[in-house]
Amino acid sequence: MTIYQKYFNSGEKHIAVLLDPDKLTDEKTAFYGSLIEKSPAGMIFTGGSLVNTDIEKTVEILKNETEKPIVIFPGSGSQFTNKADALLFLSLISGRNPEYLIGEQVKTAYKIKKSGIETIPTGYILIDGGRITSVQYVSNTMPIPYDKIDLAVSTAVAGELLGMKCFYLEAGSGAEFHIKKELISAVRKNISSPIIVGGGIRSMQTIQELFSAGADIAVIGTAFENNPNFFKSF
Ligand code: 1GP
Repeated sequence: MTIYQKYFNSGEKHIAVLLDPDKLTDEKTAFYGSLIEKSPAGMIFTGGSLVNTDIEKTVEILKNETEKPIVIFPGSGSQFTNKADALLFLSLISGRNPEYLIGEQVKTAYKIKKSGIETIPTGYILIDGGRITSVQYVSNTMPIPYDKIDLAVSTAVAGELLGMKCFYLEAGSGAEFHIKKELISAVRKNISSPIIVGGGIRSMQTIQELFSAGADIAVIGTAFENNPNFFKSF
């Protein structure tokens, strides 16, 4: 069974913890890996808008601590290692910057295909989360206004018609507010592919609400970094 079948498209809801290699020492990576192993999180995403650290090493350290799947969530084509279990093959379809729509993908497509890693074709949709985030700045794209639900739905539908198998509704790391439930349910009604939601999620209660609205995977980055005991009370 593929990661996509088991964790994305099985109908089960999953939490993914996002670990940004640039914010971690080797010791912290190992510690976080062991905490996540015991937590209710189903998988680990790793990557970031900028990654100056060796992502392969991060994955190797995590693999020593946890059996949970590690999925690369790349900010650029250079963030790739076949030591991971799968790769979100992203296209930033809310933006109009050709480099993030297809340029980065072309640069690394051959290498990725040759590696045999499982790739999950993902429409990456950036939605305004109340402040300018790294992904907006680095990708040089404009997010969809948070109340323009029709634009978000049409973007996801276009992605699905193009053959994408998953959609990531992103408010950006450290967003002031997470994606609204209304927007998630509208996208849910119009596409059948799994939906990942991330950016600005700070509590288990919010995660439950976003799951009820139709999200399949909720991503927690900053809240876990700020409080590695995030899952303890759960
Ligand atoms: C960012 O969606 C992720 O790509 C996680 O965001 O750091 O705000 O949890 P946070």
